[in-house]
Amino acid sequence: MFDSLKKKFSKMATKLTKKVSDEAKDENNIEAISDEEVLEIENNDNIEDSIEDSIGDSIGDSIGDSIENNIENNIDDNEENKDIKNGNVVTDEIKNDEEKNIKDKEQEKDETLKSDEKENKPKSGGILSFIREKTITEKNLEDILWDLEIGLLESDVAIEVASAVVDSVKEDLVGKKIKRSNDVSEFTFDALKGAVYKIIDVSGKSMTEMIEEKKVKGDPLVVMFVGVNGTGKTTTIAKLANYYLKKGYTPVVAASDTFRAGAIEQINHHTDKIGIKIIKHQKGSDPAAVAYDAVEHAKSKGKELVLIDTAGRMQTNTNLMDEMKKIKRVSKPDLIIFVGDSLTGNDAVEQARKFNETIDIDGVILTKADADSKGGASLSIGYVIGKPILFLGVGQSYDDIKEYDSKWMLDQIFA
Ligand SMILES: Nc1nc2c(ncn2[C@@H]2O[C@H](COP(=O)(O)OP(=O)(O)OP(=O)(O)O)[C@@H](O)[C@H]2O)c(=O)[nH]1
Ligand SMILES: [Mg+2]
Repeated sequence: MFDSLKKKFSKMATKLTKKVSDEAKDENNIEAISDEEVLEIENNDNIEDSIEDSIGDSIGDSIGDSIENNIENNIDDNEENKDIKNGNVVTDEIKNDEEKNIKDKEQEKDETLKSDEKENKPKSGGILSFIREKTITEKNLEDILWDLEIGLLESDVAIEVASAVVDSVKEDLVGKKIKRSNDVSEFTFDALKGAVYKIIDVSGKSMTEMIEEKKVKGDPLVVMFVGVNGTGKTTTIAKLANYYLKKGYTPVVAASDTFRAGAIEQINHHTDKIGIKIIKHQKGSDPAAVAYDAVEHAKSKGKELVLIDTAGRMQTNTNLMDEMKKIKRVSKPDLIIFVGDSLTGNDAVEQARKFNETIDIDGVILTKADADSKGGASLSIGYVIGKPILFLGVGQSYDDIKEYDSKWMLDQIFA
């Protein structure tokens, strides 16, 4: 499921990491070096710094003056020492001073090394590290983000979604300071994951919560399913009837596809198998009247859920779109669900947009996710129309339905 998206994001994370790492190396004008080598260089730098600092600090005050004199004397002494050595005359006093000086510096070096080792030890991991910090710039990301956008479009991600992902990644990464190559891969991965989460986390109430809310008032939750031909509306209704029956609710189905030959028999076959009530009229009768009867039936029998099947229709067919509006007017559904075929990618998103404009849908169910290797529709549809995905169809049997969860979806793409 969603293999193409998974590969695109993983490839992108690797490419981005490599590019920024390479540029950091170039900027620092160094070869890639190991963690141990960095540790050594950093330690040596620290020792030099601390010696320089201690001398520098001392110079400003009165004690500093005497140290300064001492250093000068030391230098003079050393020069003298050299001269004397040349003349083979070495005084004990000079020898002792020199030895003490060296010992002091060695001790200082030892202590600094020990404390730095302690500080540096936990920083394990990464094969490569940089000596200086590198700040990620927009220029570093330009080509890669372009590749990302194209890659997403190839996976049938909607244009506005691809742009939103790219913008979010850019915003997240530009200005980030990195010191170690491990940082780059971590920042990159987090930025991509964060961008996708912002897209897919279109929140809304769950259907179960809505059933419960209506139940308190003694009313059924009325749900109408719409979409173009063959997307999986009837199968989804059968799956949901089975799902809620198992949860202890009593659903009733309205056979409101009175248009297509065999549609009533098809849904009737499912309701018989599942063992629930179906309200049906003759083929060619008014679908709105069937839906109305089903709602009345549920109210009178205290059933909690009405599932209205409707005929598939192209979003461009004005007559059938008007008929759909009539079913809505008469049955007053609490929830209108657009059922889209995830395999149709951007088409599914466009259909959802049109159905939403015509009838104001409340949520989406995407079917055939089990066969969808691209994942573009699942990523895009909720964001584009601003309505949540409620379920995903993941196969052809009754149990093949999954309540949508954005964290689960994120794991599918980034696991
Ligand atoms: N693999 C897979 N197939 C599915 C899924 N949902 C539906 N199908 C198949 O899609 C085909 C069409 O399903 P229907 O439920 O008849 O579609 P529909 O939207 O009611 O079709 P119309 O009433 O003609 O508009 C059937 O063969 C289903 O088995 C799914 O989640 N996964
Ligand atoms: Mg159908």
